[in-house]
Amino acid sequence: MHVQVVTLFPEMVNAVAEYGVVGRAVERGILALGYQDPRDYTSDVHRTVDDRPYGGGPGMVMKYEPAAAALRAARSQLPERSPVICLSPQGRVFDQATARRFSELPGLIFLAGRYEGIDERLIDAEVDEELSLGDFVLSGGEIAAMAVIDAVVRLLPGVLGDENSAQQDSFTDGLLDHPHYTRPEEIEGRAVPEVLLSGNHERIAKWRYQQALGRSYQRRPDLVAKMDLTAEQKKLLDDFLKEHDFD
Ligand code: 9D3
Repeated sequence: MHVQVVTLFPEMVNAVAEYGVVGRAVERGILALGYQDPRDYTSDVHRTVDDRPYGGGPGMVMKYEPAAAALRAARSQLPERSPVICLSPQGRVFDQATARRFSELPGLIFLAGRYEGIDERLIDAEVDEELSLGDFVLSGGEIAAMAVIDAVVRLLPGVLGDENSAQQDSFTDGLLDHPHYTRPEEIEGRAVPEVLLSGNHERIAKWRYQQALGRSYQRRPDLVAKMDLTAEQKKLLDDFLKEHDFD
């Protein structure tokens, strides 16, 4: 997969390519990551990439022309039909289904905004999709672009081991994870749940599923509301809630 990021802070975004899963994907040649800086496409002495908003108000707006030129350069390096994704607070909220859809594409262009936003005409003319990470305020689109790149790249074939990809499938069933424990068996009076030491794999799997369901219900009721629970799942959840003093 080829990814280009249009950003005023290329070094910031490049950090995602230096570590962990994305770093490995680059090393293995599964991912090619490139950057285009609008500042490199200015022609005035000050290398101006922002200007005051028409209509007044606080802050600055990212100018059309340098960003458009950077986008054009990004396009020229990528296969046809590589969509332009703009990270902005006005976007639809990014999710795992979108990560999966992106992972099937040959190329992606991310446009990371700074200042109060980007001249809307650039979005009208060039952007295929606007995405947000959710309802909180970032200082720009770069960290959001890095999050999306991370979520997409780990889905590419050959990036994760087989072990992890199976685990990923089970995340996809839409619940939060069950809790995890490792040695030692007791830490300052806190014991590992007995069932995990039992060696009874059926009991363990059932307990873990119950934990996933119960924690999801308590912390993310929106996830459980979307599900159509079977009688057995309802019973598991009910027992969990009784054990955890939850109404
Ligand atoms: C405080 C500034 N806000 C005034 C109403 C508007 C605003 C402009 C630019 C808020 C944030 C930003 C920069 N944010 C992003 O570029 C961004 C973002 C985010 O802030 N939250 C969640 N997802 C994303 S994706 C890109």
